[in-house]
Amino acid sequence: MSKVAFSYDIPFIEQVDITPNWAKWLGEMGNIRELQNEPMVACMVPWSYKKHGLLPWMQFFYDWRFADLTGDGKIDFILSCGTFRQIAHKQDGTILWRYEDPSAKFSDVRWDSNVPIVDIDGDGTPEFICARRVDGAVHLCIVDARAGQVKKSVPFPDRDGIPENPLGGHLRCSLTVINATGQPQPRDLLLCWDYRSITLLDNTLNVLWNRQIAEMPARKHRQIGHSPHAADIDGDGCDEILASSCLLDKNGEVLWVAPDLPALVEDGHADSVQIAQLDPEGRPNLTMSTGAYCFSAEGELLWGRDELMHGQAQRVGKLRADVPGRQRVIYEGASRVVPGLPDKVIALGGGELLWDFEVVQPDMQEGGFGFWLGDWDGDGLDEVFVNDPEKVIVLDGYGDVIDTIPGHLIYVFDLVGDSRAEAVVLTGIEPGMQMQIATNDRPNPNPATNRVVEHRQTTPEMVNCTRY
Ligand SMILES: [Ca+2]
Ligand SMILES: [Ca+2]
Ligand SMILES: [Ca+2]
Ligand SMILES: [Ca+2]
Repeated sequence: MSKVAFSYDIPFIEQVDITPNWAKWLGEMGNIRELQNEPMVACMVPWSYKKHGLLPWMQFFYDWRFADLTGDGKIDFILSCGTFRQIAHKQDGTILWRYEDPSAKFSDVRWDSNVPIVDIDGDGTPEFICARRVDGAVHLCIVDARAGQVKKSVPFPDRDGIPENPLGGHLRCSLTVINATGQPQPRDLLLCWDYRSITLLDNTLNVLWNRQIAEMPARKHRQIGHSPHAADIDGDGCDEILASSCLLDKNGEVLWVAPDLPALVEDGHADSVQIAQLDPEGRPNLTMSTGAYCFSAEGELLWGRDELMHGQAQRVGKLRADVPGRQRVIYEGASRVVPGLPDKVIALGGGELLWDFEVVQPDMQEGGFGFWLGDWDGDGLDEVFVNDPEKVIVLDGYGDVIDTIPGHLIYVFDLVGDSRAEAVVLTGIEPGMQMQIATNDRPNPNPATNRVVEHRQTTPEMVNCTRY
């Protein structure tokens, strides 16, 4: 059982100009075909809720980022709707600041995954790193996260290189805080957009390097995925970067490219990747959702599942005490490849299948958006949280359903109360929508986790939280 600890009204976006190929793609899903025939305005297709009704995939209009904004030991959040709207809320629901730009477009930037809140300049207060229009042009901005004002901005990096028809029909980005330059704390920014370009910036927004990953060394699989992941593999104090199937060093030079394995060639790309410490005693592994492939730190293939059709997302955690090291859970989005096929959550211990669980992918919350691990019951082990069309399903380390939570899952973090995780859910994406923080209503018998946490801090997982 769960109870709602906090509830927030979220303003519904009723009107968005979308690019023609995005409108075509959405229209092909069936229920909004008339959008394909809508006359274009300034080369864009105007969608309005009143005229067309609900769109599929509207979750991409909204992002929430959690952090202690005010320094009082409570985790607040910023609602981010691209360059169009940003609203900072204290945990109690008080609005700290609100930024709205009616001239901004959804197509300016779609934060496909990360958009961080972090103390980027080390002055003890957090900044929100985001995109806004400055004098009419899209800029990458460092915004005072307590007050909402821009502290520094630069024209959006590499924007001149944007192709005429980006893959998603708009600029899909992620922004990850990494430590490529060997600072005491991670403060470099890795900007990745539209499956093709990554740029490293320092904490004052100077561009250190840019790489066009789509033109990397010859291989059959060409595209990169949603969000790179960085960690120090060789122990020199500077992060290496796993960008899809390419491992880069701190200077952006290619150290390794994954071989053309069957699932990578079939799927074309690796959506969700992680440099993961699976064996606490060993070196980190290079892992990816595609084919559930797992490589050694030296790049040798250890195991994988060639038969997977579309590994959409991957999470790494400790699911079972009786299985060595940490386990991986893959969201296999087979329905994206063959409509009608069930999706699956697949739990792996090393190369062994622990269990799998069929799920129906809800239209508004695809697996990459609502698939997380966290300790729901307080026993110190992670549960798997995944959406079905009507509710959130909570699975234990054996794949058994131990709870359900009303709503649509968007994040899992430990936000309030004891050291158990909470589920952040949406009641829906429609007028009157609310974001809620749902907490476990059962008693917590575990003394290791049932202590009330008085002073919370923004965690690295919150800073670099990603859908993929
Ligand atoms: Ca700061
Ligand atoms: Ca290193
Ligand atoms: Ca647990
Ligand atoms: Ca908690």
